[in-house]
Amino acid sequence: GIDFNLTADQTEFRANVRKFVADEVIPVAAEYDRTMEYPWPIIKKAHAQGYLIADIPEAYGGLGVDMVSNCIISEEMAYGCSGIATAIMANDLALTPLILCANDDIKKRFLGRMVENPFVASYAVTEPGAGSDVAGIKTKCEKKGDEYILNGSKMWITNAGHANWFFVLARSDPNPKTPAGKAFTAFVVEGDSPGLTRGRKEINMGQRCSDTRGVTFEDVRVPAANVVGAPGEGFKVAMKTFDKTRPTVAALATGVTYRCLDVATQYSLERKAFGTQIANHQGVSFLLAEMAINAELARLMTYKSGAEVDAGRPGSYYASIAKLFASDAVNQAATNAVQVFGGAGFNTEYPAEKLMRDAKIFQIYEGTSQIQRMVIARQLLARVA
Ligand code: CO8
Ligand code: FAD
Repeated sequence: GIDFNLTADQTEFRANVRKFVADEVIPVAAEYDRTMEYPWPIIKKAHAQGYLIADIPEAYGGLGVDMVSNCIISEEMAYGCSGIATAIMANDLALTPLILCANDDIKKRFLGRMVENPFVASYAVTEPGAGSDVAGIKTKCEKKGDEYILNGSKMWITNAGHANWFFVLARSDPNPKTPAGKAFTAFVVEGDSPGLTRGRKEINMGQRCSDTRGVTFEDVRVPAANVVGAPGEGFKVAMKTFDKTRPTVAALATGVTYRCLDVATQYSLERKAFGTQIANHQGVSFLLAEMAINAELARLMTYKSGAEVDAGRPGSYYASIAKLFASDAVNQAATNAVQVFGGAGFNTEYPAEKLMRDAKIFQIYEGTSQIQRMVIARQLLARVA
């Protein structure tokens, strides 16, 4: 039959991450939001617990956890602060194409150093001129001997100011008629490569301690040994990655949704209006009920999409449904949390406004809500056609 319960291992794992978040993340989240500083001290502690390398197979020194457990890290961290959680999970996004598609040599060299050191990495696909339309990216690579020469620029790259290395997608076939599946090559590029320049930290609406920057490549020389997957197949490497990482983004959004529910519920039991706690007004309690419904559904769909990956069925369908639903849910929950707080919801001394600022990005990064609908519709129609 269907078992909706976590395993004993997953339950214990969640308790450990939850304690870490309560001790290390929640107390400092507001301050990191204010200063916008990169949360290095927390990243280092999270690395020591294995949370930055949880997804790396045990054979390469990681924890080798299942996808549901990876979603648990994501959800719990985001409950504490989705800016800090994004810094951690964007690292997982960079590791994933290597875990899925790189050869043993690259895995040993690049995953190995992530195990040994509290480093972070970046996944660099989006460009100033193309985000949703990945096949429209212009960064190009040319093979010369046993090297590739990389030229172009990337935009909105998470962790870019601190990345030890970058996963980079570049066009390898200049012929515009070549189909996307054959026209791009993926690389691991050393962060200290000559010709690689990191832009300034972008000041974003929310998740403000997460580090987002542009990166430019000017005649950057990358050894052919650093190609991830087969030359020409980079687009597919980038896409397969999303099938595995969108569940963790759904989990981030779910964590923030639960936080919205908890802070709003607590406030509704403290604040009084018309001689009673505001929770006793149906108009308020229904907002809470709505949040609870969406939080439960988002979690269910998120874990299902993770379980699909664990079952060896990594399709885009459930990953996109989970990512879409959880992203919309968190935006509704955050707006309602601000509403429950009234005037205090609009003020930086209270938690709701940060949650609302942090929520918006979920409908944009790792594929906008429109793109998720496109992926879902295509898969649906392909099944029927
Ligand atoms: N798996 C394997 N192959 C695939 C997949 C897949 N999932 N999807 C497509 N392909 C293959 C196709 O089969 C096709 O191959 P072939 O020609 O051999 O049949 C080829 O790739 C081309 O596919 P499409 O024709 O479907 O390609 P389109 O150009 O129509 O584009 C998308 C498809 C889905 C619209 C794609 O462009 C897309 O995903 N866009 C969204 C981009 C995106 O999500 N960017 C996110 C950047 S990363 C980010 O935002 C990080 C946020 C910060 C971190 C958050 C914390 C974790
Ligand atoms: P566009 O693609 O220009 O889209 C603009 C609008 O048009 C959107 O509403 C979009 O949904 C809509 N649209 C576009 N095409 C269609 C269509 N066919 N049908 C319907 N609507 C459509 N990228 C990385 O590679 N690595 C990262 O680490 C990373 N981190 C990020 C962190 C932050 C804080 C931000 C803001 C972005 C990050 N991104 C990253 C980029 C992110 O994935 C893109 O911003 C996103 O995919 C959208 O691309 P775009 O900004 O170019 O918008």
